[in-house]
Amino acid sequence: MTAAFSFRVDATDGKARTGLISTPRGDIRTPAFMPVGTAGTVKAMLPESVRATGADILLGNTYHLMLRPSAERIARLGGLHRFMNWDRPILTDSGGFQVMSLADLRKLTEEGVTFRSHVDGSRHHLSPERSMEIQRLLGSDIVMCFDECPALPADEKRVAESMRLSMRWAERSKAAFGDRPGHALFGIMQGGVTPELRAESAQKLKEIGFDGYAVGGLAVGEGQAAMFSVLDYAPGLLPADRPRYLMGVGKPDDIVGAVMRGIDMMDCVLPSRSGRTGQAWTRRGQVNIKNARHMDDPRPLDEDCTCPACRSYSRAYLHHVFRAGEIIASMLLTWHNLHYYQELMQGLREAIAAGRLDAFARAFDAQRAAGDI
Ligand code: PRF
Ligand code: ZN
Repeated sequence: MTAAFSFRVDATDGKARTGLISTPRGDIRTPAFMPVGTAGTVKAMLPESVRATGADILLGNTYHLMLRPSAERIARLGGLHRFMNWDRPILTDSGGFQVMSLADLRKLTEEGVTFRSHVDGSRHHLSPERSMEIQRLLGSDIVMCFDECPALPADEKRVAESMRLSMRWAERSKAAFGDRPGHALFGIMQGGVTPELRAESAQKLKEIGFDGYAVGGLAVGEGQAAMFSVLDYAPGLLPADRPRYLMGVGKPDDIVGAVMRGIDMMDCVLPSRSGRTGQAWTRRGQVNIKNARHMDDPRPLDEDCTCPACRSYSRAYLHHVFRAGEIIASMLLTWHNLHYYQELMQGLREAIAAGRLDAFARAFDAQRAAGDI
């Protein structure tokens, strides 16, 4: 008998929740931040190092892995967990969103989408059925419905049509996913910044019935204020006893705001990608290690941080290796950023459990405002 997928809420503080998602591959403490391992690696990190930062789950991408090295090859090699040496839970995105942002010569129909690979120009097809098959071949623990989403601002008619197409695809995704004990399928709410469309989308997803629900179609150009105004009501449209996942978000202050509005899971390339471009995130704000002012600075990136970059290296060293194009610069800054993000999540979980989330959020804002980094 395979262990089931389950979610429990242990404590709430206002709209925020803390709890645990249980899967046969391990537990996920919520609110959770999922580092992005697009192509079967969290860039510049070993899996055990990602785990050491506190990550319980990684995100992988249907789109990238289907193009290279292909889902069938990964399946022959024992699945994505074994292939990339990460035995804990993996959530995979379904591909539609990445096709729309990355692929060339896309053609979208009711059936699905055909496109050319951004890697080698070869022709490919994705549909709800093919996306479910690829995510099954990868061995994903949390599978996402195949959906579509326009960049914002977009006119309401286009947003409504796109949302309704995604809801028909959600139904097909559920049928194609079938019954897979221990594996979860999440629906994805769309509807842009229009409350009526968000409500229609939530209603449709609840009728179909999913193990968890994502809020999609945000952080696509609308800005933080517009995103928060959707998050003021959108999580409340979804079942309280299922995890709620905000896709592709975000900066540390986006994360705090989303958690306060009832979000349980998030993913973003920001900590890993910005590590590779010399940006560090700290409790006192952002540091650009490229800046010449770090050249002679013997202090660590963040005095209070216990990550390897901060424990053993100076800003002067980080500045030097970054300027010299040394690989260790990406390794250390990515480690620091992922450590900072996971520590933020741990702080949020503890604050919710103790009923002091407002004080935590005020201190978070105050430390950033104080600056001086
Ligand atoms: N849908 C899917 N993946 C996503 C998004 C979405 O709307 C977003 C939007 N921020 C990021 N990743 N499938
Ligand atoms: Zn650090």
